[in-house]
Amino acid sequence: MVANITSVRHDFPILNTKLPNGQPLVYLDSGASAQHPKSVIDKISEIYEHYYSNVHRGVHQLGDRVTSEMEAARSRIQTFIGASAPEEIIFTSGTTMSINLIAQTWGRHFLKGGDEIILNEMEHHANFVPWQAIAKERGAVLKFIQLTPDGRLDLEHYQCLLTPKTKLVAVTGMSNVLGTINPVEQMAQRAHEVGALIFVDGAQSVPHQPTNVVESEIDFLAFSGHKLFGPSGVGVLYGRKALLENLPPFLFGGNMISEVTCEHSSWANIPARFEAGTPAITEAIALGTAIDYVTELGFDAIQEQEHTLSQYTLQKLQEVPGLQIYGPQEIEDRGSIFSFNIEGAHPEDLATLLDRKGIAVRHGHHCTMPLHQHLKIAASVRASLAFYNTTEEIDALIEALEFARKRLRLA
Ligand code: 7TS
Repeated sequence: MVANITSVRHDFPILNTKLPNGQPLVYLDSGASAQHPKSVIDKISEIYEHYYSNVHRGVHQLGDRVTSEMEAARSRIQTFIGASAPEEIIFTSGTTMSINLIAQTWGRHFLKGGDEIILNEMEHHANFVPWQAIAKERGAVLKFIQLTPDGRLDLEHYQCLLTPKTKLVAVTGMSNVLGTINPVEQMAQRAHEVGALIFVDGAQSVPHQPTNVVESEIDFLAFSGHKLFGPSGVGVLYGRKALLENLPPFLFGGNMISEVTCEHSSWANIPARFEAGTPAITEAIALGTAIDYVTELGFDAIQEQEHTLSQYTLQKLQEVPGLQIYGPQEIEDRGSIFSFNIEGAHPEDLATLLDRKGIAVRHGHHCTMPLHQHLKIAASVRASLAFYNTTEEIDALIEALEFARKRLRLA
């Protein structure tokens, strides 16, 4: 368990607020957006109150300060994910933008007719639609790794799909619906054996487990600030230096050029080549603060707490009559995300009734329509946890589900 969960909860002011209906907040929607520690909130105020200005431009003192803080944040991110150089860290607006950037640059530049991309049905639309679109444009073919009945990737089938035609494997580190943690290191090794690259969508995995892109042989990695206890509007694309250096720009404009004449423009080196326009300055710096917070807490403590909570949640949910959980039914290789349905209940009705009791969950297809089609359901309810949640909050969820079942005349 986190050494002192009470003190951790004090770090997150919103967790101690009451909702407009008077209920204490039980926040079980961190998979959509996590909450922010006070250090991140304070950093944002500090920047706006004391030294906000644009970056990478003037020589004035404010400009100098934000530029050096933003570059320091880049270096912190580099260390956090074990990258080799700060230029391998590109600031984007989030995971979605990071994936589109590679699909539109690497994809348009290197994919040709008949090339193959390996995907699977558990991917978020952000790691699905950009590949589908560029594959259509370039005449490339999408292949899908089969899912096992308990919602894992079938690695034997993955091995069968890999051929010299495979150019890219795009896979999520952790499913935002099933909670499945995918073996990206093993998948990367196998992809490299046939000369393919691997793109890891780290939106859900990076906030909850250590990531080392070099050790895991990850070629590209994307994640978002807002799921990592940092601000929205900022995210990261990691790319191996040798790969990024060979890619053309994605967006064109200020900051990304080397020289511009009326006839011709040449491009800046990485990372600037991929950071056209004014970036999310405050957010990027505050993402560095969020990473400091997570690093200080440590993934050992975070994972221990989330593991204990997940075990408790899984067991308690399995006891609710008529409730079906999607994804692995044991805690092994499973993150703290639980999607479920209760027989006879519409997910939206369940989410609405849970909200009356102060429980914030998400319902719908969670931007994974192919997965929901695979599961033969239209929608589900999802509780997604972080280290700041408690077993008492899970008890509140279970009690609220009982209330919902009674209201819906299921009990
Ligand atoms: N990939 C995964 C695995 C995700 O869970 C999400 C967001 C994204 C990509 C896109 O991230 P963004 O920051 O660019 O929007 N997932 C969710 C979710 O599960 N509920 O709300 C957003």
